[in-house]
Amino acid sequence: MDLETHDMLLDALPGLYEKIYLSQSNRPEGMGFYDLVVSDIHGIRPKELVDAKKAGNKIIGAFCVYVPEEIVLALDAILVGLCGGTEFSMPAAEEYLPRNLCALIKSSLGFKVQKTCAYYQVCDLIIGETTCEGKKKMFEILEEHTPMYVIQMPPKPDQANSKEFWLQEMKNLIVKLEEITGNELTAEKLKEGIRLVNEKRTALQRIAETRKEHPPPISGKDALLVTQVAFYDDVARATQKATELYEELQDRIKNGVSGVDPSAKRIMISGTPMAIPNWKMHDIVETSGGVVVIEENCTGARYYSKIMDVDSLPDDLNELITALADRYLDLDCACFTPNDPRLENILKYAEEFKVDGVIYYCLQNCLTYSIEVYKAERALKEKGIPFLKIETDYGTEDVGQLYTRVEAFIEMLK
Ligand code: BJ8
Repeated sequence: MDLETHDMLLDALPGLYEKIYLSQSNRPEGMGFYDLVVSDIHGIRPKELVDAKKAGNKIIGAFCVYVPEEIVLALDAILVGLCGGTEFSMPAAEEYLPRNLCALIKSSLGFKVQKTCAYYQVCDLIIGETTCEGKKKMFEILEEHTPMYVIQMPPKPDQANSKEFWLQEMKNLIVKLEEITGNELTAEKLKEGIRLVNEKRTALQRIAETRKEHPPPISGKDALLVTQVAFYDDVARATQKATELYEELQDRIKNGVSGVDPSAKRIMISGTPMAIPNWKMHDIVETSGGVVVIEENCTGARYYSKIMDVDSLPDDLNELITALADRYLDLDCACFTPNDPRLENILKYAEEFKVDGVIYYCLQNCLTYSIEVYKAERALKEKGIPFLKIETDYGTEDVGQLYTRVEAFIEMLK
């Protein structure tokens, strides 16, 4: 197995993590598990994946929350999240891609062509999706380096023929995964997959609920990390550790314990996803007098929302697949048009989490999320909710300037 020996992420990560994470005071003890995971990000988990491969399980990589983990698990395979959140993996990708492309796309391709990420190296198949132009064209290059399968997103989810189309895409994916794994999907196994993933989402959602407290019992940085790790950790362990953390957070609330300054302004971060180790925006906010109380993105609420009702699932396999397909099509990525449910969710979270202001975080050159700023800003302004748009990438050159803008925004909220 070609797991890379010179690991640039391991070179860069400890210093960054220490500065951003370990400098926080009075963190929940349950974060110790996540500290351990990050300190050995290319050690423990990739080794588990290699062992699982040896035992006959297939490893499936994915970049997006539209890839149904339930189906992968039901076929005795393992899903790992592969998004790229590092700057160092981008130059290698720029030999294949235009420079003015979203950092997430470049970073992702860079990992594979540089062979610097153990998670990419261990995958038997990577599933892409046609969510945005940049990603779908990048996948054409990625598939020259690794076995790939791309699922197609219907752009208008509300149309009846979109539902049929998406259902067929799910069925085609199942055929591909059955071929790769050599296993056949059954209703019983799919129900079990749905139950496992539901439990993980429920545990993450419960942690999110605790952030409605004032002050929240956990920082935004820590809460973000819990979700980021859930993308690639073993599903049962992710659920167990998130549940333990939730129970500790409950105790902290009861006992009035928090590492967050009660005067910190409550911020929602909305926009593009933040893959490990992209903690830049949370760090700036939380060292400028703010606390992030909710992430309206795929490394936040979109990942753990839409829990399925396990008790009323049908027994018929076709009906089960349909219910699962509906659940996914109900997510509100900016790749859809129109995308009013996302606006409704932004307003809903602003109210539920009692936010003082919204920072709309957008990776440079992400057109879909950039364009949705217009309607999001208008909707929030109509409700009198202060709004700041930040466009940035993975570099550190603009950190000083971002501090100036975020500090001024938080000062204004006071
Ligand atoms: S469901 S947000 S994970 S597509 S940031 S690559 S959209 S140019 S990541 Fe995403 Fe799935 Fe949507 Fe979520 Fe393109 Fe924008 Fe880059 Fe993006």
